[in-house]
Amino acid sequence: MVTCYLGLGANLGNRHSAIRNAVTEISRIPKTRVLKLSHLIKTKALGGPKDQPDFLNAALKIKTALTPLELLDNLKTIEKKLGRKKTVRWGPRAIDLDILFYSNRVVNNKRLKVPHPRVFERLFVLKPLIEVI
Ligand code: A4P
Ligand code: MG
Repeated sequence: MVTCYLGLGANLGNRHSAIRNAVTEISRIPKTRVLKLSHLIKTKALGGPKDQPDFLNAALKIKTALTPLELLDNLKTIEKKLGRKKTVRWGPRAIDLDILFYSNRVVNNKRLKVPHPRVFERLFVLKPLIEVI
């Protein structure tokens, strides 16, 4: 099992229940355990279309025996299940699940970049993250 940190974001519909439901679904991923959820913080949308609703952001510490790509596939399935629709880049979303760190591994392929490339420039990622480290 390795320790991973996930970033959670939602700015459509009931954002609280989107984050809560995502955590429940993540706890059901095979070979994976949820360790700690940060507070949920309200943040102004960065980038994307003007006038999108505020986000709720959170960070989650987990342990998993899945590979990085297996974990990504499971997160994408959960995003779909919770009503994520493909829209414009950085557009409003019911739920966004990002892998921030996967142990101390660096992954750089077409589908997955870890650490998440924008982790260090975003307070809405870093603030909840330091709570759960
Ligand atoms: N992908 C590559 N690396 C990763 C990773 N480490 N974790 C690929 C998850 N996915 C990763 O993502 C597009 C593709 O990135 C995935 O299919 C996966 O193969 P997406 O979630 O479908 O699209 P996206 O989120 O619109 O794009 P992106 O580039 O991931 O955006 P970001 O950087 O996640 O930014 N403002 C506030 N306040 N709060 C937010 O949470 N989020 C964004 C999205 C913009 N503004 C925000 C927030
Ligand atoms: Mg994303």
